[in-house]
Amino acid sequence: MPTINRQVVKYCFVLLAGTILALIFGCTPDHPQSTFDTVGPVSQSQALIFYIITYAGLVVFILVMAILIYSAIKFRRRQNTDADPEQIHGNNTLEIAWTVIPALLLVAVAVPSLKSLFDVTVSPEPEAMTVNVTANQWWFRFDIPELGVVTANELHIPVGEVINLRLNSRDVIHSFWVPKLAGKFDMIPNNENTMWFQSDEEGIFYGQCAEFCGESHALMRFKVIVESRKEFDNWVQEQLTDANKPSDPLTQQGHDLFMSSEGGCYACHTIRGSKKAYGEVGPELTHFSSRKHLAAGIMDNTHENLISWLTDPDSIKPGNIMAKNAAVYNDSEKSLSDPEISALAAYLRSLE
Ligand code: HEC
Ligand SMILES: [Cu+2]
Repeated sequence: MPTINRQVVKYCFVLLAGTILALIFGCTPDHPQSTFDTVGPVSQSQALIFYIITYAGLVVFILVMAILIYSAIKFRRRQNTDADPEQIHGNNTLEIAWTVIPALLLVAVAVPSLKSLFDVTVSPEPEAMTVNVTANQWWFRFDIPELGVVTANELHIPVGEVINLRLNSRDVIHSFWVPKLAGKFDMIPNNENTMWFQSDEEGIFYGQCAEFCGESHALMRFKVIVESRKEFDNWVQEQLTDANKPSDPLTQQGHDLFMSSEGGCYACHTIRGSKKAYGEVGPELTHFSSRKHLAAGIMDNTHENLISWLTDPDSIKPGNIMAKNAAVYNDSEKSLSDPEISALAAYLRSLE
């Protein structure tokens, strides 16, 4: 009997343990990005396909394994017999059967798959609210033209309503993914994709770019906030107002720096109500402090986190365009002082 290499056994064990761990942690239904814990019709129909394919595969797997094990035992080489087993060639019935059965299985899987593929691109209610989603390295812009709302990284939607989405990208290919609401959809520059989704539950659902798009791809996240129609309407009303005007010396100082050529922030960010800040390279900041998260969903929108972001954005999100292109970050002679950062933070936090 050949001795089994200990090294090989060790690797197999690690592989097995790794797979089991991945399965255990990947499939917990209450995981924030679980595709099994569906909350709307689109993700439901996609999860159903997964189950159909998995169970069909399971049946085939069990059948094939059973026949294999049976044959291995039944037709094993017996002691004292060196003769060849009986040789068989050609069996029409068998050959037709193992061609037709898999073909039927594939058709059975293809029909619901194709149907669901078309269903997600063709909205059941083309008149429903449409959101233009634009991917940027490394954040998402949400624009609801019919309401005049523009925001970033946090999409509010009303519960139980169809939401139509138009997906675009400003730079490279990204992918739009809210696991509990719908499968991944590519966001391609100059080639708009459309899809829709609907959430039947209120709550906050995690989204994530799902196509490698550069250094900080893993830090390109967003949230879908599903609320009642009334809460949603209130949110829209708040978003439509102009930004708060500075109300004390510190926020005034922050505001002035934001709008100055030394600060340079206005060139990339929009603050509605100001005559100067209508840049679109970075997220809209008119109601910045009404958002729960900062820097595309990667941290809570707190004072401390905002200070860290304004002090050194590159250490938080390597390669990001603000750190790369804003003079206050790429020219050490123009760096912001601590009091300036505090003033900017105070101003931004007053933008409710
Ligand atoms: C060259 C363009 C540019 C300049 C100049 C710039 N920013 Fe930004 N800013 C960005 C981009 C792009 C992002 C998005 C970064 C990301 O999440 O990948 C951003 C993100 C932010 C965010 C986080 C927004 C959110 O909701 O996550 C804040 C706050 C911010 N900038 C404030 C400022 C301030 C204050 C200044 C001036 C000191 C400034 N920015 C200058 C481009 C710029
Ligand atoms: Cu990405």
